[in-house]
Amino acid sequence: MPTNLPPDALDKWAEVEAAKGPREKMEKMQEFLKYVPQHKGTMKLRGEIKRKIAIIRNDLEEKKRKGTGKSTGGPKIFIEKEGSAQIVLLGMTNVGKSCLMTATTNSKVLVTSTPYSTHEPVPGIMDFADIQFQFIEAPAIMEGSSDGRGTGNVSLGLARNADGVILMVDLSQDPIGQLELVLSELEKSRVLVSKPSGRVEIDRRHTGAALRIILVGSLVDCSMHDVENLLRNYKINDAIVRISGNVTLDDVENAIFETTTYKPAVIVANKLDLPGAEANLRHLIQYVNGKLPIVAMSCEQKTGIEKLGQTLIDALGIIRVYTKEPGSKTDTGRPFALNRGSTIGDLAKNIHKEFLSNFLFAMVWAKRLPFSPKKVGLNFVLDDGDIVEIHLK
Ligand SMILES: Nc1nc2c(ncn2[C@@H]2O[C@H](COP(=O)(O)OP(=O)(O)OP(=O)(O)O)[C@@H](O)[C@H]2O)c(=O)[nH]1
Ligand SMILES: [Mg+2]
Repeated sequence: MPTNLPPDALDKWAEVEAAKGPREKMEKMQEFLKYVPQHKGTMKLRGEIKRKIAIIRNDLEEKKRKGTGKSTGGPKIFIEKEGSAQIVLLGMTNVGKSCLMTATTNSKVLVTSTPYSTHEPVPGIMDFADIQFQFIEAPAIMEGSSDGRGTGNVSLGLARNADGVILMVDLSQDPIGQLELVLSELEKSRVLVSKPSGRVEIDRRHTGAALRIILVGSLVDCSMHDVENLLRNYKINDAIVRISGNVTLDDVENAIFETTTYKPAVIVANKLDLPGAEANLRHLIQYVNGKLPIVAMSCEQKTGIEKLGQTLIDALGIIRVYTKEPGSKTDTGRPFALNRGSTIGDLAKNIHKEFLSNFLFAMVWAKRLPFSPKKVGLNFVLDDGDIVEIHLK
């Protein structure tokens, strides 16, 4: 059920929303927290706000450091994206995250049986089937990471910012227990790895624009009136709110704090070479029951890497679209990595914004087409492996 915040807290939240810069936002969030009662129902909210404060503080310190050239000591939460997708490696200590980085990427990172040896995020690029994945090893997850224990704010902050996550477990030691722990820390920090059944988007508008709620789906435990009341309690009077799928009042409240986020995930079950690993893998597969893809690997023996690449492509819904210049016989060799469902229009936008405004038509070569190449327009839906030639005015 919604957190039922007292009126003072709701007023304070309105001040957070109205804050101008990040510093003011952080200060208003700190004040807001003082008005949020401490009980089980508000635990997740408190955790999330604390994390937001930590992220802003980290950001401000980073800016200050850049300005003065002095280090403030804390590890970076945001790592600039490179390649087609940023994937964060999450797992308990010693599961083999650094070993995976060394086996698949160009990064230099220490592989050792000493626990908690990676305490800062480490990025690296994995090249696979014309796609570049940026992997980031996050400092190990432990019980309490979502409360900020260890470098929990960094690791979970990275996950929130990524395009996808790898949940890594050690097959020689209770992989189910490890997976449960990592999933529970993620859930406590409101990062979901299974697609939510519904979606709430709140598009804030200028004062006087009024509140419009568009429902394309169903409200599970409340009426439109309840939704409107909740929004108005938070002083959200000018916004377009789109609700799709099956949504609870809790989901609406989460959307106000922009908290719950969904990340595609792949489980990497590592150390398949060790005794007992095969049996544990069978238990893990049974437990996960098809809800998430599992890739069994031995990072030390470098097995399972191909399967990992393909599984990530599928889980993230990436398609590779190759382009060629009109008149040229071959494509450029470097594809655009697009989301499944992308159109010629999306591709054109990706190449250059002028490609969209000057677009005339495109030719597509694809095995699935009865006649190839085919002349198409901006709405043509692309698929993996398509070759496209764009003609401009
Ligand atoms: N047998 C076997 N050992 C592995 C494998 N992968 C990693 N290890 C060993 O497991 C230990 C921990 O590996 P790391 O890659 O450093 O683990 P980590 O997850 O990065 O650990 P932290 O950064 O400390 O959290 C090292 O002694 C590795 O040699 C594997 O596939 N098989
Ligand atoms: Mg490590």
